[in-house]
Amino acid sequence: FLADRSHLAIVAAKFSCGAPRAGSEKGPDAIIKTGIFDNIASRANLTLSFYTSSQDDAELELPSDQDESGLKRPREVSAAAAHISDSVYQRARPGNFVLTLGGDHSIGVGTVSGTSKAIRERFSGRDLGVLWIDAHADINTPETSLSGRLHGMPVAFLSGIAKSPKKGIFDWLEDSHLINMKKFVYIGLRDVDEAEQATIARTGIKAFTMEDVKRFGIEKVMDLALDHIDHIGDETPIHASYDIDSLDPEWAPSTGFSVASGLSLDEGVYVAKRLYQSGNLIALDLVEINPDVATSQLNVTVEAGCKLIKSALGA
Ligand code: Z70
Ligand code: MN
Ligand code: MN
Ligand code: MN
Repeated sequence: FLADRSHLAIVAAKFSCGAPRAGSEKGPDAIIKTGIFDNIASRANLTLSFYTSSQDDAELELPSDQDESGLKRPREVSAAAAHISDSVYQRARPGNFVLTLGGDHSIGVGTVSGTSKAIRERFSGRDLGVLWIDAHADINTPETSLSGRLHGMPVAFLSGIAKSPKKGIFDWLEDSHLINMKKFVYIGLRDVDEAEQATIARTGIKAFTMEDVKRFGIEKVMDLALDHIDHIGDETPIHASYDIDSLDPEWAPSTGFSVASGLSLDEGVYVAKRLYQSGNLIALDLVEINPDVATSQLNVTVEAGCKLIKSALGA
């Protein structure tokens, strides 16, 4: 195994400034409150360490949240992501498995950049593999975005397709933070903007849409996805960034913007199990659970999230 599975570092990233509505900053507590980690630790002989990074945390000193360059709250989102990047890096560098609970998906700039840098250092320059499981492609740039929301852009910044538009806005990203898009795969796409589709086609990013899942089946899609990331079989370390909205609204109603015809919970769990079985999973994000949406069914969403986490950890 590429990460130390006897120690789990849990980062609670309580941020929602990258999304149009607040609430996902309460996602981490909704998961933690279930007692899932006590159960996992007692059953799996696992030690845990928790780290919280919150938008209400005075220690963070987030800059003021003014809109700029067509972006919504870019300095706040950039500063939070930089902080999370370093937190994840510090934990992944010695070989811990890092689980980050979001939060909106703008924190993905932080989590993936943190593991990317750590993996390059741990394995002398090796590139990270990334599985992005999402209804959305999150690959808008400041120029193409119709919403200006940063949770629709993390993949663009991580790949270098989007550049820092101004001093203080994602100018902390170094080359070692960026990812090799040849080792990047999407699963679950079904709500992709036109400009994003053009970017994916132009750059040849591997993408399995929900249509592909329906046509080939999730088993075949995972065979192809894992083979794409690691086709020479040299144990490429994998970071999975799991947006809960990849699941069908039936299983994940409490999220910012549900999109019909998503992954069934069984399919979602299968993806997580295959990641565990690969032996190469070194980090997992679970993002965009919003307790303020469909609150009466929050337990459905949280239970689904817990199943994904447990499956990815082999618990
Ligand atoms: C749209 C945008 C989005 C959710 C990400 C949507 C982005 N493509 N929505 N996650 N829930 O604003 O860029
Ligand atoms: Mn997303
Ligand atoms: Mn999404
Ligand atoms: Mn191949």
